[in-house]
Amino acid sequence: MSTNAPTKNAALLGWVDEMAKLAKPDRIHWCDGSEAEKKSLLEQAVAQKVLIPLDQKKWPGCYFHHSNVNDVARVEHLTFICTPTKEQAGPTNNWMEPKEAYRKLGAIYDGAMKGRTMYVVPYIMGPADSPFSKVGIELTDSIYVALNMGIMTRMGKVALDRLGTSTEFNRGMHSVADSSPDRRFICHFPQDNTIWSVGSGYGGNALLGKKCLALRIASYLAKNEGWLAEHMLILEAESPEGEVSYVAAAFPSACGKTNFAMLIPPKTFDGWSIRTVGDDIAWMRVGDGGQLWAVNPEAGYFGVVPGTNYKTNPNAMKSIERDTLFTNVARTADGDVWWEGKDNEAPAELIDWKGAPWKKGSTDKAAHPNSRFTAPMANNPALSRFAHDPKGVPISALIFGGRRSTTMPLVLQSFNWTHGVYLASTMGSETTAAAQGLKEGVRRDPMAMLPFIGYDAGSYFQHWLDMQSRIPNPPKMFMVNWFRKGADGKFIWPGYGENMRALKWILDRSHNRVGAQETVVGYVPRAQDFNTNGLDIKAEALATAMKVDLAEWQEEIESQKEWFDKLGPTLPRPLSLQRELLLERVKAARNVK
Ligand code: OXD
Ligand code: MN
Repeated sequence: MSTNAPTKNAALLGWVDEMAKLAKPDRIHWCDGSEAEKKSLLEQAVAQKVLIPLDQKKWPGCYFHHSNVNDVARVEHLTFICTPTKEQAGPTNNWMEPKEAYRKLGAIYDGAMKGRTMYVVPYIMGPADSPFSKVGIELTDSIYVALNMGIMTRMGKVALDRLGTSTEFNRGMHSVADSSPDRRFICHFPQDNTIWSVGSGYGGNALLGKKCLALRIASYLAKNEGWLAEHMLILEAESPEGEVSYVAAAFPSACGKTNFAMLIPPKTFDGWSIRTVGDDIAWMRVGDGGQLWAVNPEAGYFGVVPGTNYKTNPNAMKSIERDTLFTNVARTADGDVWWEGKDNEAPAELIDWKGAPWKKGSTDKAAHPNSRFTAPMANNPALSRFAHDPKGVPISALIFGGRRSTTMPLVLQSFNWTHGVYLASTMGSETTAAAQGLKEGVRRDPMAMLPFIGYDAGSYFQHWLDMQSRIPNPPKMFMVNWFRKGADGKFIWPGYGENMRALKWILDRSHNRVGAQETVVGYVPRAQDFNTNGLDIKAEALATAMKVDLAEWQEEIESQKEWFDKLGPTLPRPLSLQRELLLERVKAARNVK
């Protein structure tokens, strides 16, 4: 079998050999991450019809990829945490006994790469020279995955150089095998720092550095090592006076993290600049000044395409103008792409995301609702100059936001750390297209991490509570909700750039320079604390968006009991007490017995 192994790392060579003996590829290609390699892989992917080049004048360096139609999103029901005991995985994860998982997936891997190339993809999550960073090696038979990993991570020689002769690397095995949903499993072995994924080529299931390593495995490492691995964007805000602050914000998948991270402030905030450090994942450790310091472990954006346009997110549009892979959008015969919510109207005819002819007026979506772009973060015109800083950036505020039609006000500050952890741990959100097979409606998505906590959820909450005493200068905590609806069923808050108004209050609160109204459930802005200049919504609507309705809150808090009961004995007592206390306070304020 041909191979071009560029390392003497015995542990690595031994493991690659072992996996190759199992999957039996015809060739092994060690990725070096060079431009020449990228060019060659792109040419091969085009020759294999894995990628279709777009019109290179309009979309330089951009390609289109159709996934298998049954493989368009994360598969939470097929995602497993394989810890020695079921209790270690906890009640929110699917569990498989490690030996059984290795046996089951091993049988699928057996010979799965015959006739194919196995790409060895060395990568770093985090800046190459940061003590935060982790090295992973992904073995994959998907050229599409190898190319995506080249965008999403620091990939190739740089990772082997950092690894040297160390045995400490994440071992990620991936094969699309026969793409059958019946033989699709995403298994994590936190104790072995290992991931085995089979049967899917979709980003969240197959780009192992992202959800699998940077969240599920990293959350387990973070608990043991005293830091936080979170599903959070990291944003830099610079005021007209030149004050620079950073916030990290957790939102469930497909709830606007990329848009918030790339926000353009409205006119009344002239002189303000928002820049992006990260759009999906934050690794946070206690650092200088006793603050929480965050790095973005990724090097690219794997963003939801529909709804992206020059009004909603001009920086994302500029980020995808070149060197971008588009998956499952619609396209034209002459190499253009289109999606629902793009700036221009749909052309008369398209090829839809499945490859079928599509005519304007059709009720079928032309682009899949979870169609994605993979773009290098270097393309972002608003990239923070600290995005690659090995130290990370100091976080002033942690923001948690679900997609809620009711109950949750536009912005709310917690009373303290424990109350903030309680609010985040009970966060609810309406489900989106980013995962397959979920029931519609509100589900509890604590810290937007429900699908990504790599161990027992109650212990994860305890870890959050424990972090308070480790952070001498902790960030303040806030909840936001851009998605409240009016009686007409329409969103009340215009969102996007206007979210700057809530962010400004959050920053002012974090720096202790603006007032607030204390309510039973937390602090909210008073009229004089919140800039409404030029805001195009009626005062009444704004009041509804910001309202704390105690009847709704009572229902909300009562409904959290089922969630807390599900968590079982590891649910920290301070959180159940917070819930009970809050419920009593809400009832008392409503005069309900
Ligand atoms: C993502 C997700 O792709 O959260 O970022 O699903
Ligand atoms: Mn995400």
